[in-house]
Amino acid sequence: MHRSIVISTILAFAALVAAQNQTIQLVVGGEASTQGGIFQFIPPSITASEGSVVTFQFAGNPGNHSITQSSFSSPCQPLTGGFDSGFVFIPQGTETFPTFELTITNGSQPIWFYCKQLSPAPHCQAGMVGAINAPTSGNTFDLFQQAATHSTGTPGQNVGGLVGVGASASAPPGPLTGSGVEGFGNPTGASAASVASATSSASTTPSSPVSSPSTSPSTSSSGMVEANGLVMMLAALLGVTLA
Ligand SMILES: [Cu+2]
Repeated sequence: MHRSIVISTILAFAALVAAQNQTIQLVVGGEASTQGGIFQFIPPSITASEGSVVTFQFAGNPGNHSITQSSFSSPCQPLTGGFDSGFVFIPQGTETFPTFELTITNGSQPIWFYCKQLSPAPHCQAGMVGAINAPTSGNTFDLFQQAATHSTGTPGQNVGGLVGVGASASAPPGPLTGSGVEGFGNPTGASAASVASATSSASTTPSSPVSSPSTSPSTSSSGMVEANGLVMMLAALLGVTLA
């Protein structure tokens, strides 16, 4: 009985560690045959714990979209200090899709974003918006999307940075290697660094880690190494207990 309690405790703890370092996949742009059409993030609203990585895959084919941070009150305008993938053009027939990876640096606040593409019509007003950790009451994703579709004026085109508010990327979208695949207005390491310093000086949340462009781009793998180390330690503990 004692042994089974130890084992179940270890399994529960290992599951918790794995959940906190989860990788969540999200598709940018639908296809003509996709339910809901071209102008969408799939799924549009997700939850992601602090430290987890959200991988945006530019799989809308053909497509030309961005992931640009905004706010609940202004769904189609860039948030000051917000993250931005810039545009990625995916020609029809592309088979390997670039990705943009956001690490959640603050899991306690909602993260809102939109696509700033204007062609053939503004994607934001067509409903191409998304949310991470949106509240289930009050400022919900549904209200955010409704506000986007009813918003007037041209969606904001300012180029943001890799480092955003509550979520940060360590690299622009990539790899841009497919035939005809191109990036436009993608943030660079240099602009990300300037945005990072501007964000940290203006930010009221000093706990948000700001990733340096010189650090490893693979936050997810370091998280996995950490998780594996913990599981190995627990396995060692189990071994001692069983002995
Ligand atoms: Cu779009």
